[in-house]
Amino acid sequence: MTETTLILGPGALGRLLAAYLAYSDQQCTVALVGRQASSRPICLVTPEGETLSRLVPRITAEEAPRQPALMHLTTKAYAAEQALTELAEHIDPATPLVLWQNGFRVQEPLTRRWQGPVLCATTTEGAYTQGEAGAVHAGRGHTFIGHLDGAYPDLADSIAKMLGKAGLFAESCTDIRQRLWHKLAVNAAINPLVARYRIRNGQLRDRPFRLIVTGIIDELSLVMEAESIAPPEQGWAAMVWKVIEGTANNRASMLQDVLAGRPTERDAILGPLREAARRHDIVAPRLDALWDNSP
Ligand code: KPL
Repeated sequence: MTETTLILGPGALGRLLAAYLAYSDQQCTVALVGRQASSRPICLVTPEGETLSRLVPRITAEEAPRQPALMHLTTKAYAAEQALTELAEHIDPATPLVLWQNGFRVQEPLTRRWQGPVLCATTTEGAYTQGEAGAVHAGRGHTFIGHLDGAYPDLADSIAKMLGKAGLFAESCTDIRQRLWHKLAVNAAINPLVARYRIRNGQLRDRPFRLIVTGIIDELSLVMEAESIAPPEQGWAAMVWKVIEGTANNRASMLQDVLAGRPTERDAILGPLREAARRHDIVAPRLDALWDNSP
């Protein structure tokens, strides 16, 4: 019997997953769930410049199969709760769910609320949308998948394998909470600044931004320490600068949102950090300034 994997959220990441997963497994069909149904194939440009046309059913929540094998939630953080609530009316609440959101806003509440197993993913795959049904896979990255409390290791492993079979580097892990906070630190140091000044990530290496980023990293390290989030092996600063170097030519997701006139993930990225600072009585003027000046 063929099983269906649903991907909820037809943005860049949703299209990317759909295009890769759709042709990788005969036993599994993939459907992309969004506000509008469409029969147009997804057009994916690979990092090697190849253009692939993938026939993936694009359906609405009402058309979703009642018992999918798995569901990937790939909406922006601010849209996740609402999208899941709408789809939940149509599908089995025991369906395993993978959350792909940036930041650390929805992971905890959705993990506790959803009846079935919930895993979180953090990825460095770079992608952006092109036209109504296209996506450009701008840079290959790495994905980690796991449960916030380390539960369901076999499920995390099988989903990572499924992604690997489809051509994406993925690994299961038991420390996804820490990995999400590390990514949060990277996003907080890069996204609000580049979105405000409309610059590419690499420009943060230059004056006057270099010093601002350094100050933000100092504040982030204090908050992380107070939250008992272990630093990355190479330290916070080296981690952030390595990502800036590696994505120098990118327009960060928050800048893409600003340029497209969409809401940004300011709250999902800066909100949890500022709340943690307040919880631990840490004065964080740089994080506050990012918040005040973020689009
Ligand atoms: O994750 C990213 C994003 O754009 O959201 C970074 C790492 C900043 C790369 O652009």
